[in-house]
Amino acid sequence: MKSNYFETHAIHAGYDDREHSGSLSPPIFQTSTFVFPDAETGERRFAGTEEGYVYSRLKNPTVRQFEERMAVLEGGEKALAFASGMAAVSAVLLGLAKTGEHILCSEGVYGCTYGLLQFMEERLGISHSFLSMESAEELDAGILSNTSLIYIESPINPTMKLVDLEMVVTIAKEKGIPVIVDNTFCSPYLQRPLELGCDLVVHSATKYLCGHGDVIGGVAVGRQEVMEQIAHAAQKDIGGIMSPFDAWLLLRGIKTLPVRMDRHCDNAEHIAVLLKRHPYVDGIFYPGDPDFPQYDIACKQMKKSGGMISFRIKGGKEEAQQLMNELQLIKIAVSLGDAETLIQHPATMTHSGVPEHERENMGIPQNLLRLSVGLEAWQDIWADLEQALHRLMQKEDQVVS
Ligand code: 4LM
Repeated sequence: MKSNYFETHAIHAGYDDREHSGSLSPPIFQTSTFVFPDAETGERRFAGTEEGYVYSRLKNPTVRQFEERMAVLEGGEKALAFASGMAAVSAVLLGLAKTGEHILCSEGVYGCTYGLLQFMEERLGISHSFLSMESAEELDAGILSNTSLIYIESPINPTMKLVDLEMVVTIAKEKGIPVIVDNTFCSPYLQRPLELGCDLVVHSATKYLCGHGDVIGGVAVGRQEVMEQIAHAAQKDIGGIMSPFDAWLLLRGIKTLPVRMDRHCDNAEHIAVLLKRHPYVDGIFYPGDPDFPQYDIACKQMKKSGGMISFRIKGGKEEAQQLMNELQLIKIAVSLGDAETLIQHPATMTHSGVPEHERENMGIPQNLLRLSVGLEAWQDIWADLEQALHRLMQKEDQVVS
């Protein structure tokens, strides 16, 4: 299908109803295995000399449709789907890095990615280090002789710090080091790292891609050759693959990704302005804030500013938890990108596995909260935050007097 528009691809890419009895909605191939017409066909498919399905851990038509749609949306040659975002991240890192090599990471990654990097260092001898990647000079100095991969989250969970992807690509290309970007916080609607020269994109598909809080999934997109390597090394033999039903839910969710993202972004813009002004808020972290230190990078590489806002409140852990407990509409939950507005406390939730001193280095103090702005009327989201902040201020006043 020919189109120059993301919105059209989000609905049609990877699926042709004419191949499926005209069914508007794709069928779910809920099968573990595929029947060979004869023994010789089975032999040829195992040998890879004949195209065709064998077993759903290797390939499944519904999952393939999701992969094809994602490859088009990210502008890559091939996508691979996984059972979770962490299955995608681990398949990529385990599929590409070898013992003795080093992975250079952005300063701050999702807590379980941090855990995976620790595991790979302790158990497999694949080391890593974190770098703010704020300048070409700093990046150049941070690359070691055994650095074989650069791994970036941008925006970084939950500090919202950005990494200038074009700057990193320029240095990485000079040294022949592949750049992997976790694009979960943006989705391909807001940011397309492959078009900026990065080599591989990973996602927790659980988040904006799904959009409805009912799937755990992951996906990686890149060049055909690299993705084949990951498929053989990590997807087939480690086996954390996506189920056909989850692929179907994702195909459905992605159809509305552009309209959902537009609303998430619009709502977040309203909430960010109001949060920033509130006397009980001690700073917001949101790429769309003109005072955000990397606002220029956001304008350069993101279509809009996204639906995620982190903010510090006056006080510490106790006040942060009290604020969450005062909320009535907003749900206390990890994850992000759902229709419902969600709030979480990174220091005791998503990043609780990161040692305290590392957390502090990443910029995750006890008074930091992360808001995934949902699709409700922004006025209601704000009213809920405002009443909770007000209650907290009242409590403070009572303590003082
Ligand atoms: C959360 N995040 O932050 P699965 N990459 C990024 C993520 O934020 C996550 C994953 C990968 C959250 C989950 C509880 C940037 C997850 C891992 O959860 O394995 O699909 O994705 O709230």
